[in-house]
Amino acid sequence: MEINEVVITKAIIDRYYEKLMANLELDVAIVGGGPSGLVAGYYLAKAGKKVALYERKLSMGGGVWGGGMMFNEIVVQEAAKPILDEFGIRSREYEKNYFTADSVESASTFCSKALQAGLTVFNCMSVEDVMMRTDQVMGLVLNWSSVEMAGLHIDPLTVRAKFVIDTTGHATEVVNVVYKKVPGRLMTPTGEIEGEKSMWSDKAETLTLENTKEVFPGLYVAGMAANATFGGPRMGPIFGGMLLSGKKVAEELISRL
Ligand code: 48F
Repeated sequence: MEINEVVITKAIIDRYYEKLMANLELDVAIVGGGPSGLVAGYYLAKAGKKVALYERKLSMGGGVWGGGMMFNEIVVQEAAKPILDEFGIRSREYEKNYFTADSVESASTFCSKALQAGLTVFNCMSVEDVMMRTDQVMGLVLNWSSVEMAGLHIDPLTVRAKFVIDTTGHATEVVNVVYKKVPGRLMTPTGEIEGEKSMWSDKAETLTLENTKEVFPGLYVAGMAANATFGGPRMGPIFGGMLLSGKKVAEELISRL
């Protein structure tokens, strides 16, 4: 049978439209497709929650792909190894408490397992603002990343969510937006963004988990964004804290939903 270009076009438009329309009202909206966001999305979807993830770039995986300084291996400590195992990512013990995994296998598997668990991903979209009611984040304001990159003057669209998770990494972009619009009201010690501190891997990994929490009503932080918001150090290419943080925020939201 002859292949018809217009049918191809219609199939893509119809299917994407279905996906968009089905995700205008969510239990959880996740911003950023790095390891913490993907792991959070996996556990939320697995628990049957309606969850979508928005990623500015073409591909999910954030800082995982490049390992450490483009040496494409990542390190995960023992506490987070069960998460690698659950995803089916192969790892090898290097020394007691240090496991390594191929960073390309890790990024691609986080991505594929999260989608297969039921997470919906919208790539090439940037979150530029939140929907807000008095003292409550209620959803996200979205635009195409290409619009953002070209600096075009085009209004965004909005989705509603019971909870938003900022997993945008070092830039902690959603928290930054909220902070600019309602300064001094974050649930941090000072009410401000405390700011990320210099490298201290051991402390950072513990603090990533402690700092994974609600930062403004309706808005949670996880992954590196948690430390950037609450003032923890960076940890470099050890990823256990990211994975455990994604799992922690998912469990907390599952219990609240
Ligand atoms: O930075 P990223 O991988 O976040 P993470 O899950 O993991 C951090 C580690 O990769 C590493 C580290 C641990 O050793 O420190 O850096 O905390 O992924 C963040 C993702 O969010 C996307 C960005 O493109 C990246 O893929 N992102 C950032 N801002 C936006 C966004 C935005 N406004 N809208 C959509 N996506």
